[in-house]
Amino acid sequence: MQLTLVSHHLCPYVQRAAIVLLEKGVPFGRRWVDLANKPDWFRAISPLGKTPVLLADDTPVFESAVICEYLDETHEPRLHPADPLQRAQHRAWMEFGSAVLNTIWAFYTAPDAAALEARRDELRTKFEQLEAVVEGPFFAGERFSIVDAVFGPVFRYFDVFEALGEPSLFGGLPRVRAWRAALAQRPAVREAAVPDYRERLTQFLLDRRSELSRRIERQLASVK
Ligand SMILES: N[C@@H](CCC(=O)N[C@@H](CS)C(=O)NCC(=O)O)C(=O)O
Repeated sequence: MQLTLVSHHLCPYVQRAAIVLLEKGVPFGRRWVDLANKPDWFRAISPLGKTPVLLADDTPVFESAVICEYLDETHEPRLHPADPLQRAQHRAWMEFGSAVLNTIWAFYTAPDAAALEARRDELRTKFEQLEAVVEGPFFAGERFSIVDAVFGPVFRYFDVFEALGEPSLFGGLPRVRAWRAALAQRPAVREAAVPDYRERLTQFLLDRRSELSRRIERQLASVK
């Protein structure tokens, strides 16, 4: 079966599916979509109009968590735990990862400083919650799991935010920091993003016309 991951260059949900494919060593192709100008072929296979979609030959599978589960059921090595209760917990923390991504969206689109700081506090609280459950070096210990595939793209945002002058959110959270560092080293996590991810994300953030956009503009002007 030929697998094609219908992708957007910056989408963290696409990255989680790509990480699972790369971890399993499954060959796959990519088809890139401009989400600001969705083509008809994409609308036809994506009922919610979102990336990712996995094409298994011609059969589309949408929703990143469903794609990850399908890949885990069909390709070794299994990334989910064998125990059903642990597996349920992993699925729950995958959903938590999506909630973190929603808060990241609210952070970079915040219209003013008060909203930005409120979203920053929410993000900090979510990472404090993670500090209490991460085993290290990965989410559930030595074995890389789908929860790790979810959080690789989450932490990648903070690499860019910090490079653009935003303060770290991870002070006093040693487990989360070590987890972030372990994920940053993982070949599948690195390869899941396009080579010019940082430049693309920086431009995307500038284009939001948000409080963060204005801070980044000032930061870039100050280092010129
Ligand atoms: N629940 C979806 C979320 C996917 C998602 O939000 N994708 C974004 C890009 S990162 C998208 O396609 N947005 C386009 C739109 O909503 O119009 C999943 O897990 O696959």
